[in-house]
Amino acid sequence: MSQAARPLRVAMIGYAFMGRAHSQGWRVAPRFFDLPLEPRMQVLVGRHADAAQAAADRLGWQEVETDWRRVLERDDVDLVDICTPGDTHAEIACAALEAGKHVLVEKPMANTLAEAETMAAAAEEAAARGVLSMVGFTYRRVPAVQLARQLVVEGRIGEVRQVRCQYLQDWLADAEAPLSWRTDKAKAGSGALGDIGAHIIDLTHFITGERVAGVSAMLETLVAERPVAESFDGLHGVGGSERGPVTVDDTAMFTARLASGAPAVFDATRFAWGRKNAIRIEVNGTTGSLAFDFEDMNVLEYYDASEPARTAGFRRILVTEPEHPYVASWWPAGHGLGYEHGFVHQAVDLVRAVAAGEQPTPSFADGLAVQRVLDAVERSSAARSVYTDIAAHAA
Ligand code: SOE
Repeated sequence: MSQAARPLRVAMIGYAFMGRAHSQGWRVAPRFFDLPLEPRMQVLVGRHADAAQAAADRLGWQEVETDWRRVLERDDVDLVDICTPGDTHAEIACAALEAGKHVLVEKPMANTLAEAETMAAAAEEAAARGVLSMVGFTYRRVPAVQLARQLVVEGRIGEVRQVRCQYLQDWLADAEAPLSWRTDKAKAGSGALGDIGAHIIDLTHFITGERVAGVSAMLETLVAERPVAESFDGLHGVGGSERGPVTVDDTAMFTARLASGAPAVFDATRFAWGRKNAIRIEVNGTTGSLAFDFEDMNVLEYYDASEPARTAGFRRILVTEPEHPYVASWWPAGHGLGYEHGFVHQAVDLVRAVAAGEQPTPSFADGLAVQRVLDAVERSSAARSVYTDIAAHAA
């Protein structure tokens, strides 16, 4: 970044887990990447002034506001970064776009398909005025995921034949883990489906270049009631004696077809003891395979079926070399990256797109495409239309 770079003044709404991750992205991006605009952490928005001020001091924001509407009226804010639960996304994003602010919104883009449609329409209208928007599907920005996309585009696995994806976590596996906004349908829209299933749907869209065209799904709530939280630290809380209902799915499983007809299978759960953030995607093509697991995030596995059978095998590509996407700006070759780097890359790509006046990706249209899948999964599961009940059949 040159000394004379114009600022891109950011207002971030929310400062919990995702707000902290986004703050890290905004702060570090200009220190490691050459940027055409200087992201400035102008104002942090939180409803409780003291807590917001403490977060702003810790995370590096210059000022605090307690009402997001006020930042839309300010001339010294160029971009609004929405890190709040999903029930607020549509209202804030549409108002921000209307006010001429660029928008970054956390995933899933919205809580309902109708909201996502409204947001995508607002984004299209705003883009015509030069006001840009992006959804925070951060895992697209893991270097190994970017490499997977490049290899598909280069034809290194041929045509995509089949995809299998999992997003496995275990932070709700303990039945006494307390309720949070992520277990509340009114706030989160859905459970494992929207929280983490959305990521693997987006990764499938991104890596294969194809969208999911149809699904056959099963959503289940495995623990119906949990303690009400008395305090929280990140995803983990401490519950009291009061209990309340879980109103979202705990596990989302579905088979799907991509636009080309290629079959795919998805499995998203926060009940997989021992799996902490296992985002696994394997793509089988006509001439090879790719496999990624976020728990080994600096590695992409690649199988080339044209190699002689005697020595063929999955190759572990360490995606830590300057030739790999984003990596040259970091450490000497071989040193590896972590979870937070995706948020830095997200800030970098967004700043560059805004400076160039180009549509960043994933766009709200991409977010809407994911939301259509979430909606279809919920409808399929509710209808149980393709569910074959073995006991009923035997009777
Ligand atoms: C919780 O499951 C969560 O924090 C998700 O909400 C994030 O999107 C994911 O990156 C990590 O896990």
